Amino acid sequence: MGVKAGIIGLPNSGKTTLFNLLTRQHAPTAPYPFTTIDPNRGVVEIPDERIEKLSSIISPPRVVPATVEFIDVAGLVKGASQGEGLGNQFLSEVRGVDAIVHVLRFFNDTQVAHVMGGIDPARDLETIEIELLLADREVLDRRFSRARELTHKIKDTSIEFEYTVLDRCLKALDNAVPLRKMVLSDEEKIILRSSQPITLKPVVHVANCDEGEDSCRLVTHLRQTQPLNNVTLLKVHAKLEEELVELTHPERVSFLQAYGVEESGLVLLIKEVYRALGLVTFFTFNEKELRAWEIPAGTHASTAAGKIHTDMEKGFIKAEVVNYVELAAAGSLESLRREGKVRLEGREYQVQDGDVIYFRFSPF
Ligand SMILES: Nc1nc2c(ncn2[C@@H]2O[C@H](COP(=O)(O)OP(=O)(O)OP(=O)(O)O)[C@@H](O)[C@H]2O)c(=O)[nH]1
Ligand SMILES: [Mg+2]
Repeated sequence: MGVKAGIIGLPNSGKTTLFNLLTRQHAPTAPYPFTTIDPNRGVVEIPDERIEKLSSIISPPRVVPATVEFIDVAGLVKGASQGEGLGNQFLSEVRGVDAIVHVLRFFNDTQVAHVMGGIDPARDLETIEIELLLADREVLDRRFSRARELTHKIKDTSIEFEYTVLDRCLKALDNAVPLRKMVLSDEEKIILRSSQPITLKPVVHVANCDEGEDSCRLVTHLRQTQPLNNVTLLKVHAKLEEELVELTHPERVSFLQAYGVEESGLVLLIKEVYRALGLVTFFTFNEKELRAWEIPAGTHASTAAGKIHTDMEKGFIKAEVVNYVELAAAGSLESLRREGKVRLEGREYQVQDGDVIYFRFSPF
């Protein structure tokens, strides 16, 4: 199962336009709010030059890149956590994702209504953040009350721990601190897991800009201001890119450059989601396919093997590892073998980004 990213933001910020660009779908978009009601879903391949290079070295019959599933949900408005707009329906969808892509409207277009009156991305950002904080608050507060009651009735260290964790988190939320900014131990995160708090998820902010100078100025301004707190703000030109969908990649790049846009924001966005999730990629190949797999940084070799098949984890013997950089430089796996540069690693080995791995395991 690949990772999931939820696209959120105010109505008419361009979420579905962006979703269509990412997934090459044609979900309806319109200049009035709440065009999207049921979520749109689509799987996107993660662009990775390395898999292309490996493919030219290995020549596999099939290449399977790593993927991210994007989910475009209904617009969120002020009061959503209390059921305004499509409120709770929207929020339950967001709880299930691994990362959040928050689309902010920077483009000015009088034909496209703005639910908050006018272009002000800092205000929009804060509005949505507050709804997410309130939504988490509500969920955690219910658990907190239950835990508090129980601590009065029975003496149990695990309930006391839960009570303390929830208390700390609620205090942070009350101070408008999203949970992702807290320092939480693995044990504390486990306590929170079942509630799937939205503000704990990594977030990538997207500035949906037009080609005008105002958009650029606002991006620079917001990047420097407090609400963003050094979180990435990626610039995209959804409407402009939409007009270029039919073009080939080089044509698109030169067209964007004519508008003073350096690089397509879409590729950067997909990569940024991957990075925000703290994922690394390893590659496997056999006579059938070359495949990229995404795993959290720091994953052990045996757990990585389990991603391919549970039997591989259970019967794990060794991992034969070369890094992509060495393989690309050598030009063939055989020459690395001859030079004794294929490493044999045990189950505790932490898989590195770009490792090309062959797992040895004993089948049951
Ligand atoms: N001028 C301009 N219009 C845009 C841009 N991005 C999106 N739009 C238009 O804005 C309108 C709303 O876009 P959508 O993609 O439907 O917005 P949304 O955020 O999905 O809206 P809801 O589904 O209603 O929440 C459409 O008419 C788009 O064509 C942009 O960068 N510039
Ligand atoms: Mg939409």
